[in-house]
Order: sequence, then structure tokens, then C-alpha cells
Amino acid sequence: MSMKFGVIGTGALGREHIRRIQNTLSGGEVVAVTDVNQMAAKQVVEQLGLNAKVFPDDKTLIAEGGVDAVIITSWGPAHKDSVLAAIAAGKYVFCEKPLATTAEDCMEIVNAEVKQGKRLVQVGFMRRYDSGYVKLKEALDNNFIGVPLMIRAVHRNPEVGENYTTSMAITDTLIHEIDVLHWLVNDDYKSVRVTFPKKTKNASAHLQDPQIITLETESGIIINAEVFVNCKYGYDIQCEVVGEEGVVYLPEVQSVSFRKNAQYGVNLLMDWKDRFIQAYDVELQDFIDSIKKSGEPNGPTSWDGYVAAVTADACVKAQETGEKEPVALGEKPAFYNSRTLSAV
Ligand code: NAI
Ligand code: ISE
Repeated sequence: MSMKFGVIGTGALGREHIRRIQNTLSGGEVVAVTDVNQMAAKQVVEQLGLNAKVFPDDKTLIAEGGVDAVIITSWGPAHKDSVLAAIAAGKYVFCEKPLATTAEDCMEIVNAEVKQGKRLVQVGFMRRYDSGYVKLKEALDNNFIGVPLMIRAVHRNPEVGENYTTSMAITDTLIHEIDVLHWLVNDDYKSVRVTFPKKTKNASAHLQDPQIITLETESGIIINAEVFVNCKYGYDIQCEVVGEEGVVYLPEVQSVSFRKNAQYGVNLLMDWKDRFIQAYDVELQDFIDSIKKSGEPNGPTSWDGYVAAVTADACVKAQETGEKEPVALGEKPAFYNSRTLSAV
């Protein structure tokens, strides 16, 4: 039977997820949508030719939309209320990052889900579904390079809008590395530190760009992650893990190389949507399939959303203090023990 979805927030990513459910994936259909901008919601229904009803708000959609699951692609500060309302109604939730904007709010979601007694929530950390990261994890899990000692990660965007702030480099951008890197090495973070290299002239006056974030894990792995959101030349994600017996690299995106006009080269992508398009497809298909198969989603959990929020908070504090800041996680409920490190 087809899984009936309601989509809360029909902006850029909401539209993308609707399109993939309707055209690319199997086993799901979008039957309800809402957006604070009602016009945007109506336009999506018309433009994408959906057989879906437009609801005035998230609560009404959850109560009256006849949905099995909601996709939350509204703005971050609105996520918590929608997630809690969906959990209270026993609906499955696919929530884009961030799960919520504070660690306390994420913990409230964790507690609500545990109390409800069944896993309902998956967080949209799609990199865990990217074939390159999956291969990297397989290599590490199979002990191909021995014990990991260091990681070098790079997250570069060609440019960002005027409203992008210094803390967003953590909460909007680094958040993907925060999630995927500790998952890769199966370790938790212990402390973080942020340093600001020489600032690019291409960043707006209020933005520190680039930034180097150093994260240390409980076992002592040191991760150096660069965020540079005005790099100009392309969208560039890199990851290199150095172990006791060798080094493994995140594969480069496959692209035709060329020889032309006395040059040899490869075209780079400019957009995160293109870089992770398959990962977005695979994560949502896995959400549908695992719920149908086992009654629970299989991907990143509410606890993972909480871990990311606590770590991001520590990074933002480290931006302000310039000091090494601890990452202090609360007690992990046993509920999540067999449900945290799933990979496709
Ligand atoms: P957007 O600004 O294009 O769309 C957000 C939409 O949500 C807007 O149409 C807005 O009117 C609506 N909205 C805001 N508050 C609402 C509420 N309370 N109820 C209903 N609708 C509401 O933003 P975008 O780029 O689509 O991002 C959406 C979410 O997806 C964000 O949480 C963002 O961080 C996340 N995201 C995740 C990415 C990933 O790689 N996993 C990539 C880009 C965004
Ligand atoms: C954006 O919000 C995302 O989530 C993308 O995946 C990320 O690469 C980009 O840097 C963020 O701004």
C-alpha cells in the first residue's frame, strides 16, 4: 500500500522531496501540503500536478490530512512544534536538519519519542546515504586502514546570501560533517575549537569566512574541518581519513574529464542539490521501505539530531570564546541503542 505523505513547508527542499516522491521513488504519494505562505503551497500543487489538499497549518494537516507520515521542510525554528505534534498523533516523521534549533528542544523530541514507545522520526542527514560515504564507512568498518587517527574534511560553497551568518557556518553547513564524521568512525565528540583564518574579501562584512573547526572524539581522533562558503569556484566536499595502516578518501564525484584549448580538466558541480541528489533519493526510499518492512524508520534518529545540536552549540560557543569547548551529551536512552548507526 502506498504511504501517504503530508509536506510541511513547500519551499526549495519541500518541492524537491515532493518531486522525488511523485516521480522517482516508489511506494509513496503526497496527499497533503501546507506552508505559512499558502500561495506557495497552492502553487506547488498546481505546478507539480498533485492530487493533494492544501491545509492552513501543520496541526490541521496532521489531524485531518489522512497522512501516514509528514515531511518537515519548513524553517528550522518551526521544526520542533511540527515534530512534537506528529509524534503525539503517532505519525511517522521525516524531518530535515536541524531536528530543532536547540539541544533542549531536541531532547524534548527524544523524550516524546521514547515515551511514545516506537521509533517514528528520521532526520534528513542524507550524507549517510551517499554512496561515497557508505564506501568510506565500509572500508573503516572492515579495518582497511587500521585504527583511524585523523580526519581532514572540507565543505565549500561557491557563495551564500547576505543573511548567512557566522554561526550558520556551524548550524546550517558544518552540521552535515558533525553528523557524518562521528558516524563514520563510530565515536562521540569530546571537545571542539574554532579558528578563523584570514578573511576572504568575498564574504559580507558580518561574516567570518572561512573557518576551521577542530573536533576531538572520545577516543582521541582529531578532525580538522574547513567551512568556506564563498570559495567561488564550486561546491566541494572532501574527506580524508588517516589510519594506522593507510589513508582512505571520499571518492570525487564522477565527471567526464576533458582536453580542450590547451587544457586538461574536469568540471566541478556548483550546487549541493546536484552533489547529493542520489543520497536524497536513497534516504527517502529507505524511510518508506523500512517503515513498510519493520514498522520503524532505519536512518538517523532523533538522538542523532540531538547529538548534532549539542555539538553545534559547543562549536558556536567556541566561535565566541576562541577556546576549546566541551561537548556534553546527556544520557542516551537505551531505546536508541540498536537504532543509531544504521547504514544502507
Ligand atoms: P525555503 O526557505 O526554501 O523553504 C522553507 C519553507 O517553509 C518556506 O516556503 C516557508 O514559507 C515555509 N515555512 C516556514 N515556517 C513554516 C511553518 N511554521 N509551517 C509551514 N511552513 C513554513 O528553505 P529550504 O531551503 O527548502 O530549507 C528547508 C529545510 O531544509 C531547512 O530546515 C533547511 O535547513 C533544510 N535543508 C536541508 C538540506 C540538506 O542538504 N539536507 C539542504 C537545504 C535545506
Ligand atoms: C545547506 O543548507 C545544506 O544543507 C547543504 O547540504 C549544505 O551543503 C550547504 O552548505 C547548506 O547551506
